[in-house]
Amino acid sequence: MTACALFTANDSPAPWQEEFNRQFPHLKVQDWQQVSHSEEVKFGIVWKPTTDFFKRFANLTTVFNLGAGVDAILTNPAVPKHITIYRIEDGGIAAQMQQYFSYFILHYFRNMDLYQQQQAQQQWQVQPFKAAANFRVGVLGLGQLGDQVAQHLNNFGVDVAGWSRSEKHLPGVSNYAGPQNLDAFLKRTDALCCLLPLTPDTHGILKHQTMRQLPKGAVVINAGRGEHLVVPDLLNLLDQGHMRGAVLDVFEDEPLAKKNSLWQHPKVIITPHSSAQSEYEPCVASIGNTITAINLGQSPSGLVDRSKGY
Ligand code: NDP
Ligand code: OXD
Repeated sequence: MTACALFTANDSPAPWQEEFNRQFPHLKVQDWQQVSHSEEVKFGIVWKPTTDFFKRFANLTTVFNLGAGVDAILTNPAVPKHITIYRIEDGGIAAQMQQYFSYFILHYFRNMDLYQQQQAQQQWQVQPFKAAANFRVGVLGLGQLGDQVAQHLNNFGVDVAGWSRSEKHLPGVSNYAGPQNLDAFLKRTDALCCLLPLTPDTHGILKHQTMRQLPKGAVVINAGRGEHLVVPDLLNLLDQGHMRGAVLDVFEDEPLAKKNSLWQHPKVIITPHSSAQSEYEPCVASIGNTITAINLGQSPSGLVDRSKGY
């Protein structure tokens, strides 16, 4: 039996264990605190693991992240350099992200924010018609998620572009690659969607200097990581009227503190890191199949490039 230790942070490990038992009964997946022979554990299956987890399992060779973003593992100083890290490549997340971004793109494109304000004032006023092709969406990050989201948004007839490190050729999505093309990308973007991983290069990327490049009346939708956004800069641009609104799913400190003024801001919509959740069945299938491939000496996909940080 292959021994695996499970670390699920604030979530219950039980549904994960049940799904592993159902799909891969030959894997011995145990909550990390229940493992009696820690030296037998080669595989860790984790979400936001603590340093204690890595101290306890000295023979770990491989860690599977129960999500797409591996920043919490890569910034953990206790993670030995030799350990290989795999991320979930889909796990049901991409379809949920398509729904999330579709919902909010339509919210702004169809002026629902303005109609909500008008309703509060019992104001009956039709906003001017704008053709979908004149509403310009920009997706920061064209990886497993951004790629799917950008292509899906094409269905609404909006003008979609994406920004990535390397060049992409996605149907219906204009590509801007590299830091040298970021300004041009921002200047043509009415709705900026962030699906970047958190790395030293992307930390604080949504700051005054960048968001100021967006046309007046632009919106930002951040489902990447809270650390991508410099909140005081956003508030400044919203309050000055340069930006029209923001949808924030992720925050530097989660859960967002009750006293945080973002909760009350009339132009900010908050969701509790819920744009997409890892689904048990496909995530377990992906991890179990990857373990099988590793045990067979193969090189499965989903390997994190530690030098890139994602
Ligand atoms: P991927 O690793 O598959 O893709 C990352 C994309 O970002 C790639 O297109 C990459 O470019 C681009 N990128 C990375 N660094 C830079 C840079 N410096 N400049 C330009 N482009 C860059 O990630 P996913 O699509 O799977 O996920 C993205 C992020 O979404 C996760 O890391 C996580 O933070 C967040 N997330 C949030 C969730 C939520 O519930 N809110 C759920 C799941 C994920 P290239 O292709 O050229 O390498
Ligand atoms: C993820 C997340 O990275 O939930 O999967 O944020």
